[in-house]
Amino acid sequence: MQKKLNSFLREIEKRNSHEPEFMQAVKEVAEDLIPYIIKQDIYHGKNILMRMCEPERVLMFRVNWVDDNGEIRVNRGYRIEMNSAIGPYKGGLRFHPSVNLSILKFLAFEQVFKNSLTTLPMGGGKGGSDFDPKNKSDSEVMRFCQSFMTELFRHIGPNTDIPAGDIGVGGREIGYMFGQYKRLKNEFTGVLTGKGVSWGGSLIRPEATGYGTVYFAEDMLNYEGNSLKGKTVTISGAGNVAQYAAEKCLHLGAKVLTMSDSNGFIFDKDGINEDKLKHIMFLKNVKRSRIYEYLKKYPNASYVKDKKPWSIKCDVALPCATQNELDHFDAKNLISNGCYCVAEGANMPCTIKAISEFKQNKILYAPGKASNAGGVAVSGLEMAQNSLRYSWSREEVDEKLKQIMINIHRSCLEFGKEKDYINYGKGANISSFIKVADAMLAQGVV
Ligand code: NDP
Ligand code: 2IT
Repeated sequence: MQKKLNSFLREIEKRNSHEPEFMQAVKEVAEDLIPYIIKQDIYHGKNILMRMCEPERVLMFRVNWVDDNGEIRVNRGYRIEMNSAIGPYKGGLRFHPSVNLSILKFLAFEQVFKNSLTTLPMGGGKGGSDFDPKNKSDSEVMRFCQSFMTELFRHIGPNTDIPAGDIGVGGREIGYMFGQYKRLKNEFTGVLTGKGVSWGGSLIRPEATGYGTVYFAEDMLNYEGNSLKGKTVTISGAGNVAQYAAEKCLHLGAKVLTMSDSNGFIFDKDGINEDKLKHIMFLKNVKRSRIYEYLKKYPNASYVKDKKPWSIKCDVALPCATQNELDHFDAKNLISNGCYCVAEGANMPCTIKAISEFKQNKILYAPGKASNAGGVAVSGLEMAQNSLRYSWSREEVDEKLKQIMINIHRSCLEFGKEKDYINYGKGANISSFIKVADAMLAQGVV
């Protein structure tokens, strides 16, 4: 078994050298799947996981645009079309200076499994650019988005590949890209999700990832006869996912102690209540400023520069910023401070060593592909509404989201139950794999 796993990982490493994030995501999945596949006659000997590790198509393109000073800027655009066995490619676009092939391939790979877990018919993809929207004017962001879409539009479509938001891509960027797509194709279609509600978007889509993450944490706690009510929660990030994770924690009676951005974190021992959260939303979404400005209005809170919030004592931790933001020292710290539940709002925020700390200490741990799947699930519901030319109410979408998270929890239990521990990671990997692998086998070697 170990030999098979090692030789598989060596082969992947050979083909994808210099792609550490992609290797990390594959390793995490392969450690659960290779032992499973070996025991299943229908999958064994079909090279199925190797096929899943190779993107169906990788697009890379130049994005030129002109800044407000008249300077010509050059960025790189990408779209990874990873797997279309169970539906059209679906997944977000990330605009961040750190974006490279390794990061987008890890995200696209994770997306395939995540989308399968939602039970909706969506394949996996991811894309983006090394463009940094920070400190750019609205017109600069618009010109960049238009230029990006001028190349991307020929590769995507409502039945082919449907991008959405991720880090650095929110409602503003989706709007500019949608406008350019519509103009180039002369078609009003559901080619992107995360659209504004007056032009084809779904209610609850902005909230969905954060809400879904908290619904999943609540499902894990409920299963143990516990709940979020009265619990203390640390959250990292202050963007789309973190904001709505915080909001849902408050709805469920928990106390939110921290939020962060790439410069540091705020710790409010009195709790970030609804008014304080509204202020954070104003600072981040309207002023587009830094989290430390929170202290100007709430001086009783503290700000810790260049650090992550994992040193703060809590019951539940929700990493909602970015990959590898929680390492095994952080994991040890959380555990020794009494934390017993970690649900990933971000994609791959915990390192492999951090995850094994959680497992060894039997901490409830939900991998992002399960706990943050609510975002893409509601994107799937947005696609369904666009096809129906209809829109569902807030309550209807929220109810469907809750049910989808319950179903994902159930799938994790089905394949993740161990003697005295629920291995949510293993459960998520195996149940999502089965659906994609069966579809690939049925469709032949293509
Ligand atoms: P946003 O751009 O809205 O917010 C990102 C937040 O994370 C910001 O507070 C940002 O701080 C912080 N952050 C980003 N990069 C870093 C970094 N390198 N170090 C420290 N902090 C960082 O993005 P989202 O909230 O949409 O995404 C957050 C995570 O959730 C990502 O991992 C994303 O892939 C994942 N996700 C998002 C979904 C969605 O629907 N949006 C769905 C599922 C997962 P700063 O402003 O300083 O950069
Ligand atoms: O990582 C993710 O699931 C997302 N960024 C959301 C993707 C989507 O298509 O809504």
